[in-house]
Amino acid sequence: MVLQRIFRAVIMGPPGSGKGTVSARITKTFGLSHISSGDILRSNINNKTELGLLMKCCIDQGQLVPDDVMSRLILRDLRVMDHSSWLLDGFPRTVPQAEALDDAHSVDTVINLNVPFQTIKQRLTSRWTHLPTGRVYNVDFNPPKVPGLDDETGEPLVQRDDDTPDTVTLRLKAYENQTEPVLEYYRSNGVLETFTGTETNMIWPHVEAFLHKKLFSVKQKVA
Ligand code: G5P
Ligand code: MG
Repeated sequence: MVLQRIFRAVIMGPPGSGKGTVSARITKTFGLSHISSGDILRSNINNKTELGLLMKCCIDQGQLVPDDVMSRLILRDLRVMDHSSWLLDGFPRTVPQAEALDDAHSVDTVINLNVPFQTIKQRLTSRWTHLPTGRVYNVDFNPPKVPGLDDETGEPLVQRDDDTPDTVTLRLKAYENQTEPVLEYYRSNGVLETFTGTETNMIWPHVEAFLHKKLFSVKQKVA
């Protein structure tokens, strides 16, 4: 689908709720550019940049990276995408980050994946990731064609250091304390759209239909 105007979206949800999985479907279907804060951080860690080395310990302990570091990193990337439609995954994650984003860009819609914590815990311990692209697999849900290898590049898959049961518990706590208030922030701005369920394949058709409608009504307004 070719978009007729710039469209900016955020996808939110607890760790393991399927943000990366749904984002891949949104970018494929609607052509938005996907920016994942977690993928950017992991690429910095993998490339042993100064930022990556500093932030690795925060991430491995299930804590959030400081707001000023994160906002600077993402807003710098967004500056070079001035004429693009994008989908932000994992940012903003605190109210100060949401305010920093609002100061620079307006957000058309926020997709919130509301998946129960119990479902999430089982998923994350069986997740395998292709670090260079952020493509995710799951032993039960979407296994790679060849175990341990990325479908497109044949490169090795890894398990994330923060996907251990104890760290997942800490990440869920951080989500409750620091990220849930962002949902309220966007609800009061009138842009929050929540999708509830335990399976991505059940949630996705609703997200897809919502975005079709949203993009169609945007086009109508422009015409
Ligand atoms: P991330 O990288 O943003 P999280 O914790 O928000 O990490 P995560 O873990 O990447 O989110 P997700 O993207 O929501 O999860 O979920 P996913 O990868 O698509 O799906 C999870 C697994 O479930 C996969 O294996 C998938 O195949 C499988 N799956 C999907 N759907 C189904 C289904 O229906 N059924 C089954 N059985 N399986 C399914 O952030 C990481 C860290 O970076 C820092 C923080 O330290 C954070 O903890 N960070 C930030 N810090 C501060 N501010 C920010 N803005 C930050 N952003 C990142
Ligand atoms: Mg993710």
